[in-house]
Amino acid sequence: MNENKLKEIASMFRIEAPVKSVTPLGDGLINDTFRVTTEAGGEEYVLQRVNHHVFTDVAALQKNIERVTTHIRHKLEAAGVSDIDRRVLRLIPLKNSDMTYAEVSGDYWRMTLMIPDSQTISEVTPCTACLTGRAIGEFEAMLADLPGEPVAESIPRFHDMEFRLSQLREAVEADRAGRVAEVGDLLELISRYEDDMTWAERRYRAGELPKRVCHCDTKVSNILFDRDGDVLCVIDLDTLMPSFVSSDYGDFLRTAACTTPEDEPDLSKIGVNREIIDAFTEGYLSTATFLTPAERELLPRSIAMFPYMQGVRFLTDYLNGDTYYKIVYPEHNLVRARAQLRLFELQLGD
Ligand code: GN1
Ligand code: MG
Repeated sequence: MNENKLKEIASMFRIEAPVKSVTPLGDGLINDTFRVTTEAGGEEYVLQRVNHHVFTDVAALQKNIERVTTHIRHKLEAAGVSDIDRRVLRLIPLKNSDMTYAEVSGDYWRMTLMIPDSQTISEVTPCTACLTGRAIGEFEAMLADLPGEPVAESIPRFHDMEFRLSQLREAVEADRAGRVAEVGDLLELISRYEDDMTWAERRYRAGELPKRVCHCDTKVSNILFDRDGDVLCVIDLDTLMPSFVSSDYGDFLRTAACTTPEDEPDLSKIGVNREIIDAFTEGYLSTATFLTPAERELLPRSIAMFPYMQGVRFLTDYLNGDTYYKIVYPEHNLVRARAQLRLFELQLGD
């Protein structure tokens, strides 16, 4: 899409000065994200096209984000926090209504204030891991008393391992891209651990494990830090939904405690950083004081569960012909799946 069209869309939102530029931002695998500057300088904004093939109910998703950010904002105000706009996302409404998203020729767009003086990091240290653990525990704790009905499940059965495995089975049966023959070793590995990896779903059905409002995409690139490396806030709130706490704990460690990016092609480079696991756990437990015994039991298990689930999801997409995740080269999803399943094996051995 050309910049003029993007500027036109950005101008639909309630910002004072004329839009100066709209340029691509970040490397999310699902939505399209842009940075917006204005002629006045000063504040910048983030414009996003929400992938409505993935998030089919954009209205419900935006309502989740509105409710949760408002709730957190009130808590921060009550606690006397001074830089609230750096601690929680601010949705920018449209100029002509209070809606927080616009529909333009079948696409859905929304805008947030760009958090000033912030950065994402790729290398996590024990210190940042501990701070992030605290922030994620705090995030869940702040949402424990969200009033009203539960938040919507913005993607049905998103972190449900049984469901992810059933999607993989379906992809294998259909073999739409003719790729099943080359992934026999991965399918064998996955099937060997099916029982172990679906522990949480069974405990939930037995009424022994609760769901809470979780972020469900706490990978490192979704955490904003200030210039000194302190955590500012968790971003990318699309996947907010009721889930097991492992969704936030295990998914963070999937990327943070791994020595390579999630799509590392050289499996011999993939390693586990124990120090990060310990530091993150210490931080998380210091604020997630609400955990039940079953949830505590789930945490160490989830360190292997999340690379496993992500491996299953990448492999499913590879077998389906790459219809879900953005890819940069044809084998990308296979490389990602192999890397995640390698990490899974390492985490099992730990
Ligand atoms: C996707 O949108 P992004 O890139 O932050 C995905 C996550 C995966 C992640 C893998 C809605 O997140 O579940 O863990 O890629 N989001 C969705 O990097 O499927
Ligand atoms: Mg993201």
